[in-house]
Amino acid sequence: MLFHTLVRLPLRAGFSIVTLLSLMVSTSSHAQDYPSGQITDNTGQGDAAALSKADVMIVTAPGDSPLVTVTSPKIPRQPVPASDGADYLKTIPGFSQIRNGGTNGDPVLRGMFGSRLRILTDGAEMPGACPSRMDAPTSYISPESYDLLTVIKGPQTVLWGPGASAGVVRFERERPHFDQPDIHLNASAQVGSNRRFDQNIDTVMGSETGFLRLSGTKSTAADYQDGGGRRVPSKWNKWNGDLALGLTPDSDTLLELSMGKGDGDARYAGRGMDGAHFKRDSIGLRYEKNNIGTLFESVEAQLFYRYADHQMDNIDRSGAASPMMSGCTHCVISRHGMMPMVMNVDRRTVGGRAVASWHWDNYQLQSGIDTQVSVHRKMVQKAYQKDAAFGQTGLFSELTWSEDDYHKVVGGVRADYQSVDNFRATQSQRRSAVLPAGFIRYEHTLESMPVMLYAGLGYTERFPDYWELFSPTMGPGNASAFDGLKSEKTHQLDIGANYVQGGIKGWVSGWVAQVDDFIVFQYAADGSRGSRADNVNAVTLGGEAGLAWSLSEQWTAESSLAYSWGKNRRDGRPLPQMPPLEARLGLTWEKGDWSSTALWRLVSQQQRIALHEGNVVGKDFDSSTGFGILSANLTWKATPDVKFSGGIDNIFNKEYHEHLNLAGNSSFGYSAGMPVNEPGRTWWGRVSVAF
Ligand SMILES: [Cu+2]
Repeated sequence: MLFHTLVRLPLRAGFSIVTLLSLMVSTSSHAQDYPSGQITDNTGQGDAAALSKADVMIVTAPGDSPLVTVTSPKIPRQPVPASDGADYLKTIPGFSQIRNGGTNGDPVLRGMFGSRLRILTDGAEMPGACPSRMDAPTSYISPESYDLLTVIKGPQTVLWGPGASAGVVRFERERPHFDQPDIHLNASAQVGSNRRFDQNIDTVMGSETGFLRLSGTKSTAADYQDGGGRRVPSKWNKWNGDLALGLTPDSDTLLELSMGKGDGDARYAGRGMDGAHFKRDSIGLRYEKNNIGTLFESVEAQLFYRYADHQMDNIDRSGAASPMMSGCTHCVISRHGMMPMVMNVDRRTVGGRAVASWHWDNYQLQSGIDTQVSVHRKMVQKAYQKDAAFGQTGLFSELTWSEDDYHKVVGGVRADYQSVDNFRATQSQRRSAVLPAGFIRYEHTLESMPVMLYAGLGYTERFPDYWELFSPTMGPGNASAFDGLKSEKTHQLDIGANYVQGGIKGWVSGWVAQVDDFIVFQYAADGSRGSRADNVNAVTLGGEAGLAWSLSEQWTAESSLAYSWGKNRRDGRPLPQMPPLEARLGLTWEKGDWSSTALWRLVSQQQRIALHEGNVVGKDFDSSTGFGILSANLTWKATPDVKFSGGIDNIFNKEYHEHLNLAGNSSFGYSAGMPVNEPGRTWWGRVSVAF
């Protein structure tokens, strides 16, 4: 409804298709991020394949809920185009990232870390293998090889698995539609400071009856320099290759087989070891049937296999390596007391999901089942040994009732049986639980004003994940984490509003939550290696807001704000690892084939810390100071199919660090509690072709 209204709005000259798409999305999803600093593609065909698909896919995306952000991950966003999923998410208000080195950071939404955020690629979960999360799920994701990124904030859906108290992130490849034999190509190459070099290709060929999709990405960078000229150990290499073969006997049926592989290596300033391998194998089988009948509408089913094989070592840093050999001439490398170490771990996750949809009158019902088994192993004397096996099976139902165009109620329930076997103990142990979840949300569009409002109550229980059960030295009390750690229970109220009128668009989304048995990691004050995972009761609240304003035909101003607050009610302390207040101010100029955006990112200080507490990777070790970073980019559409863009991040070469931070590792000469700085001035250039 709103979407149609929007389409009828007079289109401002020079307003790009992408901006328009974002606009449509924002209108249909009501709480989307206004893409401050997004490099708008004003070609209308600049990423033709992506955009023509985007044209369809964003509108038809299941981004119908007001808490949903939908965007195309093919559209680069300032700062410098992302190296992985976490990098990309960081540009969306509410997200932050815990940096390891140059890539493979851990995404955090509203201060919520790890499995509180469920990250899915093509509907499947791929938890990493590293016990210290060197391979966050997003590290296996190259954003440009996906068509659609959807973020659902809060426990406001039950369709995508259990436990996602902070939200669900889905990277998806959409089904291509062909009326006749055709080929679409998206390709880009990018160079940048610190010897960054990326190549991406994504091509789909097909006809009415089927398609073949091939995509490949390669990305590499050397160590970056911070604003003070200090080299930060952070170089990386990675590649990904994927193919999908689809059969589409008619426009309502899809049978698709997909396969992918990838690998990489990454040096980590904030870790005792570097990642030598991040091997990925994935296989998926998907079946979809739509428009089956008037009542029974559609069915979709999928099976997936995801395998992560990870190796880490300190070969570059141990006594054997010299600073020259490691390529890190500014680093102080300990040549003493470091034993060369190599560690291999892997994780195999196999699962499936089936959902059926019914539609009658003003009701839509989606019901289904999902299940997965995930086995973690560790290399011991050249042979892999199983150390943990997770199992989960869930049943879910989500019902939407649209009374008319102005009133809508959405509600859902799910129940999961989850279990874990611990093979590390001398006698294998097992624990299991049945976990409920549910939500109900009311959405109301005012008749008198272009305003949409929503309020939703959600409840979810989250089974402790691999890193919470197996990585800490201890659990609550004197028990082991495996024996003692309880499931986390989140009760959350989500509210928000959206306003679109003429050249002004504004939105706000907020939440308040009571989290019982919130899992927090406590570290020894003296920095010794032990950690304890504990359950505490917590309360969190915060929100995100955005405003976009078309100042004239050529100028658009955008801004966003994000804030998170948390309190540990047991100890009366702040919750650790909460990001500080952050604002983004963007100004975009567009004329003809040219467009330019300036982005000013302002982050406040963070004084609310819980010293030596955090999560499996990060802990609060100091308060942090605020900073402001200015970046800019320029895009030129050379032809309808070819686009050049370039930009400079951190124009003033400011030396700064994020609050969420790993203390730099001593093997690189960092003292304990010394944060890893962000990159200094970084330039990048990019050419993209799409037809
Ligand atoms: Cu590792």
